[in-house]
Amino acid sequence: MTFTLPTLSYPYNALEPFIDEETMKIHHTKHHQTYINNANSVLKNLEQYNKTSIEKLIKELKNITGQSQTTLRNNAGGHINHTLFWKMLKKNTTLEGQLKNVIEYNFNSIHAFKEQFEKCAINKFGSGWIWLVKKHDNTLHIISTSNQDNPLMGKEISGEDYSYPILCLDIWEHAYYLKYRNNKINYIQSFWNIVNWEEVSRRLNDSF
Ligand code: MN3
Repeated sequence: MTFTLPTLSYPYNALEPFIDEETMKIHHTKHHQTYINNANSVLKNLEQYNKTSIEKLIKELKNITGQSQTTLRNNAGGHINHTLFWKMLKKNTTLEGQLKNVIEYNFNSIHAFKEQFEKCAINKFGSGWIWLVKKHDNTLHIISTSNQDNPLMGKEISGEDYSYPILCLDIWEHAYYLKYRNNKINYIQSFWNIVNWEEVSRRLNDSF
Protein backbone atom coordinates (compact mmCIF):
# COMPACT_ATOMS: atom_id res chain seq x y z
CA MET A 1 0.00 0.00 0.00
CA THR A 2 1.12 3.50 -0.70
CA PHE A 3 -0.43 6.69 0.58
CA THR A 4 -2.60 8.83 -1.68
CA LEU A 5 -3.68 12.45 -1.46
CA PRO A 6 -7.02 12.64 0.38
CA THR A 7 -9.78 14.54 -1.39
CA LEU A 8 -10.94 17.63 0.46
CA SER A 9 -14.60 17.66 1.48
CA TYR A 10 -14.85 21.32 0.37
CA PRO A 11 -13.67 23.46 -2.56
CA TYR A 12 -10.38 25.37 -2.35
CA ASN A 13 -12.22 28.68 -1.94
CA ALA A 14 -14.47 27.44 0.90
CA LEU A 15 -12.39 29.06 3.63
CA GLU A 16 -12.19 32.52 2.03
CA PRO A 17 -11.42 35.14 3.21
CA PHE A 18 -9.58 33.49 6.10
CA ILE A 19 -7.50 31.13 3.98
CA ASP A 20 -7.36 32.06 0.30
CA GLU A 21 -8.02 29.71 -2.59
CA GLU A 22 -4.50 29.84 -4.03
CA THR A 23 -2.89 28.95 -0.71
CA MET A 24 -5.27 26.01 -0.21
CA LYS A 25 -4.66 24.73 -3.72
CA ILE A 26 -0.86 24.88 -3.52
CA HIS A 27 -0.81 23.60 0.06
CA HIS A 28 -2.94 20.57 -0.82
CA THR A 29 -1.79 19.65 -4.35
CA LYS A 30 1.90 20.57 -4.02
CA HIS A 31 3.04 20.52 -0.39
CA HIS A 32 0.89 17.66 0.86
CA GLN A 33 1.44 15.65 -2.33
CA THR A 34 5.23 16.01 -1.99
CA TYR A 35 5.15 14.64 1.59
CA ILE A 36 3.15 11.66 0.29
CA ASN A 37 5.54 11.03 -2.63
CA ASN A 38 8.57 11.14 -0.35
CA ALA A 39 6.99 8.86 2.26
CA ASN A 40 5.95 6.37 -0.43
CA SER A 41 9.46 6.22 -1.86
CA VAL A 42 10.80 5.07 1.53
CA LEU A 43 7.94 2.65 2.22
CA LYS A 44 8.64 0.91 -1.09
CA ASN A 45 11.74 -0.51 0.56
CA LEU A 46 10.26 -1.20 4.00
CA GLU A 47 8.12 -4.22 3.30
CA GLN A 48 6.98 -4.73 6.91
CA TYR A 49 5.43 -1.26 6.98
CA ASN A 50 4.00 -0.79 3.53
CA LYS A 51 0.56 -2.08 4.51
CA THR A 52 0.47 -0.08 7.74
CA SER A 53 -2.03 2.74 8.28
CA ILE A 54 -0.55 6.22 8.56
CA GLU A 55 -1.54 6.49 12.24
CA LYS A 56 0.07 3.15 13.13
CA LEU A 57 3.20 4.03 11.14
CA ILE A 58 3.54 7.31 13.06
CA LYS A 59 3.17 5.47 16.38
CA GLU A 60 5.83 2.94 15.34
CA LEU A 61 8.31 5.45 13.97
CA LYS A 62 10.62 5.04 16.97
CA ASN A 63 11.18 1.40 15.92
CA ILE A 64 12.40 2.37 12.44
CA THR A 65 16.07 3.25 12.24
CA GLY A 66 18.44 5.43 10.28
CA GLN A 67 17.64 7.63 7.32
CA SER A 68 14.28 5.88 6.83
CA GLN A 69 13.15 7.15 10.21
CA THR A 70 14.22 10.71 9.41
CA THR A 71 12.54 10.71 5.99
CA LEU A 72 9.33 9.21 7.39
CA ARG A 73 9.37 11.54 10.39
CA ASN A 74 9.32 14.49 8.00
CA ASN A 75 7.13 13.09 5.24
CA ALA A 76 4.76 10.54 6.80
CA GLY A 77 4.56 13.21 9.50
CA GLY A 78 3.67 15.76 6.83
CA HIS A 79 1.03 13.39 5.46
CA ILE A 80 -0.74 12.69 8.76
CA ASN A 81 -0.54 16.32 9.90
CA HIS A 82 -2.04 17.74 6.71
CA THR A 83 -4.70 15.01 6.52
CA LEU A 84 -5.75 16.07 10.03
CA PHE A 85 -5.50 19.77 9.29
CA TRP A 86 -7.87 19.66 6.29
CA LYS A 87 -10.50 18.03 8.49
CA MET A 88 -10.06 20.71 11.13
CA LEU A 89 -11.23 23.44 8.77
CA LYS A 90 -14.86 24.47 8.22
CA LYS A 91 -16.66 27.77 8.44
CA ASN A 92 -19.62 28.43 10.72
CA THR A 93 -19.43 25.64 13.26
CA THR A 94 -20.04 26.27 16.97
CA LEU A 95 -18.00 25.35 20.02
CA GLU A 96 -20.68 23.91 22.29
CA GLY A 97 -21.80 20.98 24.45
CA GLN A 98 -19.34 18.54 25.97
CA LEU A 99 -16.30 19.96 24.14
CA LYS A 100 -17.02 23.46 25.42
CA ASN A 101 -17.41 22.16 28.98
CA VAL A 102 -14.21 20.11 28.80
CA ILE A 103 -12.19 23.06 27.43
CA GLU A 104 -13.56 25.33 30.15
CA TYR A 105 -12.70 22.71 32.78
CA ASN A 106 -9.11 22.38 31.51
CA PHE A 107 -8.34 26.02 30.72
CA ASN A 108 -10.80 27.93 32.97
CA SER A 109 -12.50 29.66 30.04
CA ILE A 110 -12.75 29.60 26.26
CA HIS A 111 -11.04 32.98 26.22
CA ALA A 112 -8.10 31.65 28.25
CA PHE A 113 -7.89 28.59 26.01
CA LYS A 114 -7.73 30.69 22.84
CA GLU A 115 -5.24 33.06 24.41
CA GLN A 116 -2.93 30.20 25.39
CA PHE A 117 -3.22 28.61 21.94
CA GLU A 118 -2.43 31.90 20.19
CA LYS A 119 0.49 32.58 22.52
CA CYS A 120 1.93 29.12 21.84
CA ALA A 121 1.60 29.75 18.08
CA ILE A 122 3.09 33.24 18.16
CA ASN A 123 6.02 32.14 20.30
CA LYS A 124 6.84 29.08 18.22
CA PHE A 125 10.06 29.83 16.38
CA GLY A 126 10.42 28.37 12.90
CA SER A 127 8.22 25.83 11.17
CA GLY A 128 5.86 23.60 13.08
CA TRP A 129 2.42 22.87 14.42
CA ILE A 130 0.26 23.91 17.35
CA TRP A 131 -1.88 21.21 18.93
CA LEU A 132 -4.69 20.71 21.36
CA VAL A 133 -4.05 17.18 22.59
CA LYS A 134 -5.66 14.68 24.93
CA LYS A 135 -3.49 12.64 27.28
CA HIS A 136 -4.34 9.20 28.64
CA ASP A 137 -5.67 10.77 31.85
CA ASN A 138 -8.15 12.68 29.62
CA THR A 139 -6.61 16.08 30.38
CA LEU A 140 -6.24 18.53 27.49
CA HIS A 141 -3.00 20.38 26.74
CA ILE A 142 -1.76 22.93 24.21
CA ILE A 143 1.64 22.03 22.79
CA SER A 144 3.80 22.79 19.77
CA THR A 145 5.98 20.52 17.69
CA SER A 146 8.69 21.40 15.18
CA ASN A 147 8.74 20.66 11.47
CA GLN A 148 6.30 17.80 10.77
CA ASP A 149 6.48 16.09 14.17
CA ASN A 150 3.19 14.78 15.56
CA PRO A 151 2.32 14.10 19.23
CA LEU A 152 1.59 10.46 18.34
CA MET A 153 5.32 10.01 17.58
CA GLY A 154 5.98 10.11 21.33
CA LYS A 155 8.58 11.88 23.41
CA GLU A 156 11.66 10.15 21.96
CA ILE A 157 10.99 11.68 18.57
CA SER A 158 8.75 14.72 18.94
CA GLY A 159 10.04 15.82 22.36
CA GLU A 160 6.45 15.86 23.62
CA ASP A 161 4.64 13.16 25.59
CA TYR A 162 2.63 10.70 23.54
CA SER A 163 -0.83 12.23 23.20
CA TYR A 164 -3.80 12.36 20.84
CA PRO A 165 -4.32 15.42 18.61
CA ILE A 166 -7.84 16.81 18.65
CA LEU A 167 -7.08 20.17 17.02
CA CYS A 168 -4.09 21.38 15.01
CA LEU A 169 -2.82 24.48 13.27
CA ASP A 170 -0.13 24.51 10.60
CA ILE A 171 2.19 27.46 11.24
CA TRP A 172 4.66 26.82 8.43
CA GLU A 173 4.98 29.95 6.31
CA HIS A 174 3.60 28.04 3.30
CA ALA A 175 0.27 27.87 5.18
CA TYR A 176 -0.26 31.63 5.25
CA TYR A 177 2.45 33.66 3.53
CA LEU A 178 0.68 34.39 0.20
CA LYS A 179 -2.15 36.17 2.01
CA TYR A 180 -0.78 37.21 5.39
CA ARG A 181 2.90 37.80 4.49
CA ASN A 182 4.76 38.54 7.73
CA ASN A 183 1.54 39.00 9.75
CA LYS A 184 1.58 35.56 11.31
CA ILE A 185 -0.50 36.82 14.23
CA ASN A 186 -3.41 37.72 11.90
CA TYR A 187 -3.33 34.22 10.42
CA ILE A 188 -3.38 32.67 13.87
CA GLN A 189 -6.27 34.82 15.08
CA SER A 190 -8.30 34.25 11.91
CA PHE A 191 -8.04 30.51 12.52
CA TRP A 192 -10.90 30.76 15.06
CA ASN A 193 -13.27 31.60 12.18
CA ILE A 194 -12.59 28.31 10.43
CA VAL A 195 -12.10 25.74 13.20
CA ASN A 196 -14.34 22.75 12.54
CA TRP A 197 -15.63 22.29 16.09
CA GLU A 198 -17.74 19.33 14.92
CA GLU A 199 -14.55 17.44 14.02
CA VAL A 200 -12.78 18.49 17.23
CA SER A 201 -15.81 17.27 19.25
CA ARG A 202 -15.73 13.95 17.45
CA ARG A 203 -12.02 13.47 18.15
CA LEU A 204 -12.43 14.35 21.83
CA ASN A 205 -14.03 10.95 22.46
CA ASP A 206 -11.69 8.86 20.31
CA SER A 207 -9.59 6.25 22.07
CA PHE A 208 -5.92 6.09 21.16
MN1 MN3 B 1 1.64 22.71 5.62
